[in-house]
Parts: sequence; C-alpha cells; structure tokens
Amino acid sequence: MPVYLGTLRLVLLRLDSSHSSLTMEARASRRLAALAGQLVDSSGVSRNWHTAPCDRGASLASGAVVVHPSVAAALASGGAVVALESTIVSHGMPYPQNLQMAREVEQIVCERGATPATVAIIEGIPKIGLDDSDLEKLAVMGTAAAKVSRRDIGLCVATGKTGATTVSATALLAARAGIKVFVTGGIGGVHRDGENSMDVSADLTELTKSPIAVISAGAKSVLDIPRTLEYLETQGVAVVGYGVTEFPAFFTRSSGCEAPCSVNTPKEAALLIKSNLRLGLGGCVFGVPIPKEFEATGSNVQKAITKALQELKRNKIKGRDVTPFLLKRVLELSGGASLDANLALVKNNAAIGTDIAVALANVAQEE
Ligand code: PSU
Ligand code: MN
Repeated sequence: MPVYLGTLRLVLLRLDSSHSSLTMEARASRRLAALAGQLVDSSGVSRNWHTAPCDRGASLASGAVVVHPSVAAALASGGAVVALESTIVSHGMPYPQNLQMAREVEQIVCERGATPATVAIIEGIPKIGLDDSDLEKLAVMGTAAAKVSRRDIGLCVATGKTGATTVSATALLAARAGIKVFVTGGIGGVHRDGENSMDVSADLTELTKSPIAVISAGAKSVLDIPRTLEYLETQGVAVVGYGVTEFPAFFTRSSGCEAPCSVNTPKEAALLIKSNLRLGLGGCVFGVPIPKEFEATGSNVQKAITKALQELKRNKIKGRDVTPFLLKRVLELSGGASLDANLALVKNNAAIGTDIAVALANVAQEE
C-alpha cells in the first residue's frame, strides 16, 4: 500500500473524529472507494487510482479522469508512453498548422516505439490521450479553448468547459496517470521584469510536485532565461542540456547560460530520470537544442521578439495572456519564420523524447 494511501486514510479518519472508530474506518473506506472510482478509462471500466502505476497523489476535486485505452494498455504492460501538451495546439500556433503539428508529433511518437498521450480537458473531462476528433476540436477552437494551468483545472472541470493544458497542468495530470516522459516545445519561465511583476510560470513550480521529465527546446528569449534557471535551481528542479552544455533558447541553440549538467544519449537521460523518480526528487527539464538547419540565426525572429516585448509593455498585457500574446506577435512580426522553426523543434523534441521514453522503459524492464 503506498504511503500516500495511509496518509489520506489518516486525514479522513480525522475528519470523521466525532464517530466511533468502527464507523470511522467504514466511512473512510467508502470515501476511498468513491475516490478510486473516479478514474475510468474511455471504455467505461473503472481503474483504481490508488493502485495505478506510479501512483502519486490525491484524486481531482470532481469529475472523472479518462485514460485512453491505448495509453492504459501501454502503462499496464510497462511500455513507453509520451505525454504531450495541448496549449501549444490551441494557443501556440495558428490553425491548420497546429492540427497538422499535433498529428505529426503523435505519429513520430508511434513510429519510434511509444504511445502518445496528448492531455486536455474536453467538456469538463480531463483526458490522458485524445482521439483525433478531440485534437481537431482543440485545434479549431484555438484561443476559444480555455488555457488551463494547474490552478485552472478545477474550474474547467466544474464548469464542463474545454481547456487546453499548459506544461504545468499536463505534467500534473500525466504524472498522476503514471507517465514519466513529456514532450513539449518550450517551457514557461520567469518573464522579463519578473522580479517586479512576479510573473513566474507555474510550469516551474509544477516540476517540484509532479515526477515527470519534460523534454523541451529550452525557454524562449522573450523570457528572462538566467532568472528562469536560477528559479529552477531554487526549486530543486534538475535542468539538463541534451547533447549540449548550454541551456538552449528555443529558436537558438545558445542562450549564453550554462546548463547545470548534460547528457548525450537516451540511455544516460533515462538513468538520470530513473534516479530522480526513485529518490522522489520530482520532475526535471531537458533542453534539446533546435536542429542547426532550422536555427533562427537571422535577425528576423530576434527583431520580432524585441518588438513584441515593446508592444507587450505598451498594451499593458498581464497574467495568462502574456505568453499567447508574445507567441502570436513573434509569429506575425517574423512573417511566419518563427512558425517553421517552432514546428521543426517540436518534431525534433518528439523524436528525442520518445527515444528517452523507450530507453527508460527498457531500463525499468532490465531490473
Ligand atoms: N512557450 C512556447 N509555446 C507555448 C507555450 C510556451 O514556446 O505554447 C505555452 C505552454 O503551454 C506553456 C505555457 O506551458 O505557454 C506557459 O504559459 P505561462 O507563461 O502563462 O505560464
Ligand atoms: Mn504568467
């Protein structure tokens, strides 16, 4: 029985302290059974949350979490699974390139030997693994879908809305389903002027809570990359350069900031992830540099970033709207150049992330 279950039992017993001990036990068991019943796969079969592989935490406040049958089967057999976020689809790219990207990335994951699990909340139901119709719905909705970070999950579920999950919400939901590797484009970070605005993405703090490895192309230079790395260090999140010694800056391979450590192969990455998981150290971030041939060395994207940052200030955009605004303006101002680079790096991350997930599954099976 996981330690967590004992803890929850204790909490429930305390809540019921006005009743006799026998009643307390019975009531606690009933509530645990009810919570466990909230995790169902899409065939309607109830899965026991508490005995799910890599069980990590309490069930969500309300509603069911639907694990796609392909993902549930892969997890049950110890196969490699790769989680994918959905805000990149709805808020990160325009339609129809976003849909094409989402399908291609899933395809890459399949071809390299893992099961893709795109995460989103569809009409109030958190889903781990989407059908193509769900992907299409999110891609077409674009910014009409809610942008759901950790704090927004409860409301989205309670109101039955459709929401795309950011890195933080995806990491949380995927890790609770037992997924250990998650591919994205770029992670959120400390925004420029973040020392005053305190605009620090929940992506960074989530990795202290959710045990999952995020494979990214680093953080965009619209962010304050040195402070992002400092913040991750404070939070105790391992940051790893993949095949490089610098933490990459999304459109460019170099950020001028050294990565605290680096690995060169999927197996090395897998061993690091395994150690982190075993020791209960939480999540980690891998920075995979954009392939050289797509690197936006041209002044085009850099100029667009500078201009977008000026516009951000002028328009007084704040909070959850900052990142989507910057992504959209950089795309428009660079005349589409940023989109080509973005697509190339996401696909590259998917290939490398899948190789890492496969290596991790192999390492686990060798034991
Ligand atoms: N950076 C990108 N593309 C994206 C995002 C960030 O290059 O699509 C999205 C991710 O979903 C990330 C979120 O988790 O933005 C961060 O938003 P915020 O800064 O509001 O935390
Ligand atoms: Mn923010």
